Amino acid sequence: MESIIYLISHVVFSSLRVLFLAVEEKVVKTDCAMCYHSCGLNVYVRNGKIVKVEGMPEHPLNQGEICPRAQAIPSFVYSPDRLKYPMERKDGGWKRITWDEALDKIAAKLNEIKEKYGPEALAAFCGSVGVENLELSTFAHEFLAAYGSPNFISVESICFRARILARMITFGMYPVEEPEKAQCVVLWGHNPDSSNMPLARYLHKAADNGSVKLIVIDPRRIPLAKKGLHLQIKPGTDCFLALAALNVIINEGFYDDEFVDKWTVGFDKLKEHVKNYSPEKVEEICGVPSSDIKKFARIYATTKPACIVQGINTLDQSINGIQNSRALSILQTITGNIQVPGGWTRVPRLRFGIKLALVGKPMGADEYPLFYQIWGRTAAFGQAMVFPDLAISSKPYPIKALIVTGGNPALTMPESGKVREAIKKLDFLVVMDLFMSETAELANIVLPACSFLEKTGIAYDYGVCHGMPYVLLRKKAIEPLWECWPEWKFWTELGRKMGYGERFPWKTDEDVINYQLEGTGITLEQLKAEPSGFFFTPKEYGVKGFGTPSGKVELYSETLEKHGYDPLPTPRESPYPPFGDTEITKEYPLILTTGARVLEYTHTQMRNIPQLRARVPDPLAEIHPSTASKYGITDGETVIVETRKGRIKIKVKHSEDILPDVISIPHGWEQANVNFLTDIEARDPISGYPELKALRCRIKKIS
Ligand SMILES: Nc1nc2c(c(=O)[nH]1)N[C@H]1C(S)=C(S)[C@@H](COP(=O)(O)OP(=O)(O)OC[C@H]3O[C@@H](n4cnc5c(=O)[nH]c(N)nc54)[C@H](O)[C@@H]3O)O[C@H]1N2
Ligand SMILES: Nc1nc2c(c(=O)[nH]1)N[C@H]1C(S)=C(S)[C@@H](COP(=O)(O)OP(=O)(O)OC[C@H]3O[C@@H](n4cnc5c(=O)[nH]c(N)nc54)[C@H](O)[C@@H]3O)O[C@H]1N2
Ligand code: SF4
Ligand SMILES: [Mo]
Repeated sequence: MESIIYLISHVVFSSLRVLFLAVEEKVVKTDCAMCYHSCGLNVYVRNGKIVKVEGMPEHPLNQGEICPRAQAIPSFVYSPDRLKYPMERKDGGWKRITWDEALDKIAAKLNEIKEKYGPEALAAFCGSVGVENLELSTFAHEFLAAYGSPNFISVESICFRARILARMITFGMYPVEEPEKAQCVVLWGHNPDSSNMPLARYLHKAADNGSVKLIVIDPRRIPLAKKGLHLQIKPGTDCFLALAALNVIINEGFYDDEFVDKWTVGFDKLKEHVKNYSPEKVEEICGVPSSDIKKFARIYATTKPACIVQGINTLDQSINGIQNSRALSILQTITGNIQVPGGWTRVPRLRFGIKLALVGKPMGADEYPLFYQIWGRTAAFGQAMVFPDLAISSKPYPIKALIVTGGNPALTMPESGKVREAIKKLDFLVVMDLFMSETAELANIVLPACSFLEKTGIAYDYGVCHGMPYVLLRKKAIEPLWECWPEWKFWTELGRKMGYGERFPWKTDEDVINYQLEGTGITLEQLKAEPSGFFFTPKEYGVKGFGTPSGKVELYSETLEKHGYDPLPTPRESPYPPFGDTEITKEYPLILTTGARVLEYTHTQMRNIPQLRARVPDPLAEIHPSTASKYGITDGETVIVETRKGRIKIKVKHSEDILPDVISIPHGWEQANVNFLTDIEARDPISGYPELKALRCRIKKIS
């Protein structure tokens, strides 16, 4: 009996041991690429499969916390909707092809187009994922340079680069906000609870324990507005408000005269200019009581240090984009909040070895010369807003092929009607994506991309968005799924097929990283040795000078003047005026603001992830109950929203938190695509950025 028991237990024990040994578990320390914040992650992998994702406690940004999108990573990576192999459009449907066939077909078509129309007839577009993954934009540039086309266009024609440009014009450098060390934080068109989880986390704590004074400038009473002074501004009137605040600060002598004397040019002209913008006059335009404008200006100017956190895009995606950003830069400057802890500071950055496609002028360079180039430094970015006209008219030259990686422009670029018409006019569209996006659906060839956990790379730049000189290796957690490839491999193999082999020597992820790290002083070995990442240099405060032509902060900008733009922030009249009594305001009585972020989704992504969709099942247009009652519209009712450009059907959500007569519609939903309502021609004359935050619309009941 005993021996039988022994035998059984031996067998059970040994099989358990075999089972146990077969289970291979590891924790991969990496970052989250579900949006550009790049929060630190611990990814749990069992037997080559991601089983769980947690925040990395030691990461300086998110300190262990993650948002619902990161929690959904396993469902995202293993989604049944993933593109699994290359496909070609055939007879109205999709036909599976091999990578080799796909590359042969693309190479043949690109050769044909080059021969017939010249190399500039090919453009490459990188979307949000495309610019936030160094690899994607690096290789698009590499390929275009080899092919001979200057036409690199990206989401930066609509996102982030305009604020960089405005600060470059003003400071000759790009200083970054440092709200964590500020005593006063002004959230200007930015709702961290939806779009910036790490900052929301910090600000709620700081506001609750009284260590920061909060001021919120937003047409919606966002969660943090309830913890500070809220200026419920009418969309599109920010430049006026900033000028009124400057008026108060200068009139009441709250500016830092020592800093102004030593480090700025144009103060006298500014002083004269802001006389036209008294709080009383601006109250009529912005809808913010003059007493609140004064209160804001006084708190902001007298609490040190103070930090305006400028909405990532709210102020840029405006007819007055560059001037808005300039006005905020000037506020930070004259209050002495530049190059001090808790203000705006230049952050040392790693210059990764990207070779830009410098093979002539890209599209839009003549219309938006500063966007393309400032003080001889070539950005090598085309302005994507000119793409639809160029593709439709073929003037001054035709665009016949487009390769899209990490973006979904059919849904995210303004005026989707026109963008889709332009895409349909192309002879050839290739889209590399994880999913069959709305843009991929229009393609001739779709290519399956690896997710960020299936390859090794470098985490997105913590300097430019968070002011942290920090670097982290984005590590491969699992092998590429199905037939998915990293982008570098696609561009490299295509380059080889087209006879550019010498320019495409890379064979592995690590070769690519070594190439990108060239000249940074950082090595792959160092990155591997510090799996949680590290600060590569300390931050430096104090002023040594500014890189502008005058060597000072240019309150009055001669660069702008020389190019025929307003040298001082001056709001221009919009084709969609947010105030006043004109034909269009009568015809379209409501102000439409678009693209307020939703925590569960990044742009057009993740609607197909069940646990996220369950949290936010539908696109919702937010309006005040008093506005809704004017039209007899109940909470949850589906209505028609109409602009001069188009109409969509969308469900209404009543909210006491939004300014009356304003309607806020998120972007990224195909079933209620707000970009059918936007206008790609309504642009900031300096950056070319479209107006997305203050349009005119009307709503109708569905009868
Ligand atoms: N969850 C999530 N996070 C994201 C993204 C995402 O898609 N999803 N996208 C990322 C990207 S690429 C970007 S660019 C950023 C965008 O980040 P931001 O541009 O900062 O967008 P939000 O944080 O949504 O804040 C916009 C706020 O501006 C207000 N607003 C609207 N019109 C006006 C106006 O005319 N004036 C003022 N003062 N306020 C106005 C809105 O009510 C809203 O509360 O978010 C990033 N983070
Ligand atoms: N009306 C209005 N429109 C807006 C805005 C607004 O506020 N209002 N905001 C604008 C802003 S700020 C931005 S940044 C843009 C964003 O615009 P886009 O960048 O065009 O939008 P995304 O949905 O982020 O597109 C990313 C695509 O990349 C795919 N993808 C994900 N990971 C990978 C990968 O590793 N490799 C590849 N090849 N593909 C991958 C996704 O599936 C998705 O299809 O939208 C803009 N559009
Ligand atoms: S905010 Fe969320 S989605 Fe964005 S990087 Fe952090 S955890 Fe990922
Ligand atoms: Mo963006």
